[in-house]
Amino acid sequence: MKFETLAIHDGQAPDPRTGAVSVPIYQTSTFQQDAIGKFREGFEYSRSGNPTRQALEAALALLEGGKHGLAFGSGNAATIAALQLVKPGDQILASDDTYGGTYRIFEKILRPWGVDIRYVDASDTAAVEAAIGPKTALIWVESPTNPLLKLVDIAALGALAHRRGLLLVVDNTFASPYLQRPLELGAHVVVHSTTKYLGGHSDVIGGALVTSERDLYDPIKFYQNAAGAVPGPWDSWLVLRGIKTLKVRIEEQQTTALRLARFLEAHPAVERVYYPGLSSHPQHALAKRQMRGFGGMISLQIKGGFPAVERLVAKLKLFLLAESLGGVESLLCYPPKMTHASISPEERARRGIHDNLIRLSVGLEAADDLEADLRQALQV
Ligand code: P1T
Repeated sequence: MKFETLAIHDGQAPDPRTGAVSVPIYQTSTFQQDAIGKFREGFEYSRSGNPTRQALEAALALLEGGKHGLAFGSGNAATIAALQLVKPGDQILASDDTYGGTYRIFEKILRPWGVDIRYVDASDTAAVEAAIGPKTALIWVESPTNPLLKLVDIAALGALAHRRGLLLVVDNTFASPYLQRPLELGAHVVVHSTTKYLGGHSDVIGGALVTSERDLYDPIKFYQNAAGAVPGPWDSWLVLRGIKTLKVRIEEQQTTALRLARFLEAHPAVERVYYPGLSSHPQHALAKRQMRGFGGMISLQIKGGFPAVERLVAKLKLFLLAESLGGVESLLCYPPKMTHASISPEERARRGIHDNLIRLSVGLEAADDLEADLRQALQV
């Protein structure tokens, strides 16, 4: 069956008791037991398991082509849970371009725990291989990356990880399972901030992990219950609802994004555009091979530095200045002071997050209106 059919039916079967076609929201903290240790349908307490969350976890696993899904209270909670797979003394090879919050987890939580983190340009598979050392246990990448939209060759990294006995974790938030399925390319674990494309409506914070390997699932499932950063039933349901329209949203958003990226690339006030769908993108050929489309995220550098950024932000009417992405409304983010503010200015400069960098999340407004908004705001 095709993706959009799975997104509507899998894990979201009508309620067997009433026939309700939308999964019920089991807004309960606990479940009555028939006798001591005898649970109906296996549910005991909602931190351990809840039917609405279970439906979401099943849906996420199926959409990613994996066997096991785990839902969390945020993308960061999912990231921390995946990182329980390493132990003090291990080394992580991490992509040198990731969400700032992920970098903060590496530097402020993992490093003090005694885990070493080494950053590499993961779009260069040979550089990743060259960086592997005796302590390396796990490779962590995003593709496309946040905010520079670099791609990594997931199949090549998957083969490398398997050859060298390492775990490959892919944060698939920017692509979503509609555009790319890392487990099929050799990743061991997929991470999501479901806050973004999966939820899709800027109304919920959530995270997820998917894997096909029981020996990875079991310890993370244990951690999920023990640490307790689970989404409530209502938030689980919002993500389930978002998933049903993922394909149509992304198709529309990426059609508009390609048009806007071309418009911006040709605009004299723009210095550089980062969008995997442009032939100028360094990994455009890989994007065509690895992804079903190029997605709804665009980053750009504008001429005139920070003052020009401030002018643009003040003039835009439709692009809302806000963190996050993947919703129905178009958003503008200024990574140096927002999503990547936890990275030092020196490290940001090394990574290429310059003071004139802007990130756009393209929503579902008419492409004509969005282009007109950018045109009027870029006018000097
Ligand atoms: O915000 P949260 O649901 O906890 O997800 C964290 C996260 C994880 N991975 C990636 C690739 C992300 O982009 C994020 C969150 N990012 C933003 C809030 C942002 O505006 O980029």
